[in-house]
Amino acid sequence: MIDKIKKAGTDELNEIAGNLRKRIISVVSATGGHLAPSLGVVELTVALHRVFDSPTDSIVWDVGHQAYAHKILTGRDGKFDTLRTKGGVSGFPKREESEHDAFGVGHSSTSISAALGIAEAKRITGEAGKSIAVIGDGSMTAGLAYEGLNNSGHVRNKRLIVILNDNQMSIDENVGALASFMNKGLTHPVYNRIKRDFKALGKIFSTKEHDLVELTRRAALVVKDFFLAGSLFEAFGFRYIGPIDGHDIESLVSTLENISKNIDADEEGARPVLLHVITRKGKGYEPAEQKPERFHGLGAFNVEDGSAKKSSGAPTYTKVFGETACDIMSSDSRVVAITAAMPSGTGLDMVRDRFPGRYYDVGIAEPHAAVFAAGLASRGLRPIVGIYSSFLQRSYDAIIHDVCLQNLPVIFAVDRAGVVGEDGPTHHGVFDLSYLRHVPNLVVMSPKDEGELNRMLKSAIGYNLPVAIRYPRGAGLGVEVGADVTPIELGKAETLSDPDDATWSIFAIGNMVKVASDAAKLLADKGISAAVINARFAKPMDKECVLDHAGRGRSILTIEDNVLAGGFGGGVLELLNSETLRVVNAGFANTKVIRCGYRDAFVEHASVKELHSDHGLTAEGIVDRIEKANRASKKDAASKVVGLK
Ligand SMILES: Cc1ncc(C[n+]2csc(CCOP(=O)(O)OP(=O)(O)O)c2C)c(N)n1
Repeated sequence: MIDKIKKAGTDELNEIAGNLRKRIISVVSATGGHLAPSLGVVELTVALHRVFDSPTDSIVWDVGHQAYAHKILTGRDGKFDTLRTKGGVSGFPKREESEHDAFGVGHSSTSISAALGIAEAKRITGEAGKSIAVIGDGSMTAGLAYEGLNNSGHVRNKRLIVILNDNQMSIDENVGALASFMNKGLTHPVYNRIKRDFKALGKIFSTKEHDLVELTRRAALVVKDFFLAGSLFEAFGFRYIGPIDGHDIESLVSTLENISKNIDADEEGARPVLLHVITRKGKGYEPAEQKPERFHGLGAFNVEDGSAKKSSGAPTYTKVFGETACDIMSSDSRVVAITAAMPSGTGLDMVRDRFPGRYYDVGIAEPHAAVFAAGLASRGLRPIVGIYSSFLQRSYDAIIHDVCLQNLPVIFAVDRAGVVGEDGPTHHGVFDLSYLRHVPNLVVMSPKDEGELNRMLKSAIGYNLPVAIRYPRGAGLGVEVGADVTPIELGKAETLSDPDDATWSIFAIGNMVKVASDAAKLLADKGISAAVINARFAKPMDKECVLDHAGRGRSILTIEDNVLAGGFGGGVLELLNSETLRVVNAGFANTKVIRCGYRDAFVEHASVKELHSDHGLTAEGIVDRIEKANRASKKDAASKVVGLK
């Protein structure tokens, strides 16, 4: 396909772009995925591959949710129908998948830093090739992007090209002072009036040889952007070019060729280049152009009208969180809500619509969201930060240094905790129990269903402490929400069943409580009696409850949708270990503990159901582990008896 692109004329390039668009729409309608971002950069992708030679030239996509055309063009067309399915093509650039995926990604705003690193590595090692970062205007709201720009302007590697893909959208509408600064240029009334007047004059005086309309258009753009967006990037030490129409293949190709030639010319005092490209999110598919936020990332849909293929069942945890936050805010004026560019993803769009004065979308700025919340809390407010587990990783230092060290009552509502499915390892929220459980002062809890989420959020306000509540992606269990609103006692687990003859106690947290209850039923059918405990808290752990079950000679199985290292089960082990050392002969030393969770490896993409099943996080998985352990104990006991004889 690339060979064809290298030789094609403009018409043929446009035809290739059209075909790519059709292929993307057709596959994503079946597999789900990031449609609108990928449709927006089809022409840009074709132009990049026309002008540059991947993999010698490294194309670094920011976020990577727009790289479908790139994947199809670089040898993955044959497998593209497997997009985001188990063992199939990843939804994001991945170095193991192709040498054309210069840098792995899924989280935003890394491209400039990574591309600069690649450009510098090429300089030092003498490796050929340029380094091209493609970053959206939404991703330019993150501090990390400016760290990259700042350093790039200092390093001045001329082989670095940053392409700003400006569609004025993040997932939802882009926000922030920078977004309005750049937007101002495109919509400024005086600028637009001048442009209109000149265009009218141009029409009168144009001849066949001299297209004054076109000339004026170009001149006006140059003038405007030199003084607006351009000045910002020039200040960072870049040569600013643009903006150009990101759907006009011809001008994309000629501009990129010029940039490339200039780099090769090895001119004195060269600088990295920033090319500003204007695109339309969802371009070429009417429903996506009309509703780019819905088509940003979505499940399977009908191509004819864009309607969803699957109708949703029980309300999602996200929806229950949004409604509960509104509920709390209607009676407590201290409560404010913060999202880092994910109003609809987190359910905080409901707060935005009902309480605009107490709602903040801070852009893709998770560390800022946490520190900003800490500042609000330091003056008596009660911020709720709605955030995805994998993006909260960016706030780790702020959680420790700004929130917990000062013991400020910020509530983190940690959505998409546990595996998220098709988006894969960059998006799985499988580390939060581990990276939160060890932070002093922080309460870490997880509800067994959406009703308990409602109750936990309300209880958290009363704790007056930093709190993280983690809950999974997708639908709840369909339980009644708000049926029980009595505050949950801090650090208190809930015993769901505790038969006298139980030989096992299953301690489950969050979405794994239902799995544990189902397992107990299967075990009972096999004559194995097990207690089920909804742990609720990873921290503070219900010490009394754990020690009570261990003290009664039960074996313990812990289960969590999190990595084993440092997770909830690790906390149970730590507790038993310290009590064994503290209370000599307490008997805990002999307590058998099995932990279910993710091993020390990144979890690949597949459906949530497949991943839970592959990792034994199912009722059958628990039964299997317990049966194996029982068989091993029997064998052990038998060998001891043989040994005695
Ligand atoms: C650190 C981080 N926070 C949040 C997200 C979720 N996210 C994915 S794409 C996106 C918007 C990106 O906007 P932009 O860069 O303009 O690209 P577009 O989708 O408009 O093409 C967001 C917020 C993310 N991927 N990484």
